[in-house]
Amino acid sequence: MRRLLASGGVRGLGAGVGALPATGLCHPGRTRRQASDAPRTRPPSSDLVARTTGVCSMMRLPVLASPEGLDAAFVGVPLDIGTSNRPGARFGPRRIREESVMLRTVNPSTGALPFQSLMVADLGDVNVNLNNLQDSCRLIREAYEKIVAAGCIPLTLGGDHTITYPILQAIAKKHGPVGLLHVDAHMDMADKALGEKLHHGTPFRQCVDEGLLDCKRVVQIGIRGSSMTLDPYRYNRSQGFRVVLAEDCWMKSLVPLMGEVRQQVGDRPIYISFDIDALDPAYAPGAGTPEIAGLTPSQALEIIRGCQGLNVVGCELVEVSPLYDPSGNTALLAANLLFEMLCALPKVTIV
Ligand SMILES: [Mn+2]
Repeated sequence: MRRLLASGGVRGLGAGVGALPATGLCHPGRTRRQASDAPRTRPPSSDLVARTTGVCSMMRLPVLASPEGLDAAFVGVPLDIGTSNRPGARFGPRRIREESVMLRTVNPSTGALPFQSLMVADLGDVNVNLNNLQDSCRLIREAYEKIVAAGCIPLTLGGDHTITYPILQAIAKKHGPVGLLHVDAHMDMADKALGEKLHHGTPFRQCVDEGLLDCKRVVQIGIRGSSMTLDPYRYNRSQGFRVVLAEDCWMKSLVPLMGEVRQQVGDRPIYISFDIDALDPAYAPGAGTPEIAGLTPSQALEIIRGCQGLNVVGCELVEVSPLYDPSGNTALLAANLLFEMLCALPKVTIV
């Protein structure tokens, strides 16, 4: 404990900012932080605090119960009852947090200094109902309404892709219809499966049907795989989406593409939804619905770094299934992509 307290106020307990158990969102009405003169949160240096110590939180940040006073927060949504094939995404948030211990505080590649610019914490997990997908969506929506109402930008650790629907309900309630950067092997625009409208292949259909998206500012990147029809992209394109196939990304830098994306989405609010199966299964085997010949990790970085300066109001990394990730590399990749999203948020100082 002495070592914790000596570590410069970087842990929840040391910082005196009301560290709570990792089920923070399950305990409403607890601590209110004083943002004014409170020490700024940041991950501890491994020179002072061993990487393997402490309660497992994202980037070893303090775990808080309330989003008040936070500029951004990592939030886990451990849900996988919307999956159609491989299960296990309910374990994603914990595994991503575990691999996030390697992450440090600044991004020398982009010059981003997120912890000198923003107050960031881990808000724990949404207490989903694993016996009821509909009820889980309600719980997620209500949790995110509180987060965004506090002016806190959520960075979500999924969870299967169903979770995007209630999250975007909460986001759109505050911001109105938002633009979307959706990186995925699949379009996730199905209407129904097995008679059900709610599962991880339908979130964006639900969002379109409810008017949550500004469809002319939606871009989907990494789409590939077999289909039931020869023109599976027609419906999305008819809605105004730009659909970029994986084939059009192969063996090239995506920096020029992101220049076009930036023009398309402009400076109005945009949400980033990143499904880990956008990556090739060679890099990210722990995915719920893997497809061959996907993006590379460096292309994923180009996409996220290409969002720097955009009006990002929320972002997520979904579909990590640790059951199919024996090396932990998928979770490691996910943790790093979430860090890159944090670095790309508005108001982050770039040097
Ligand atoms: Mn997806």
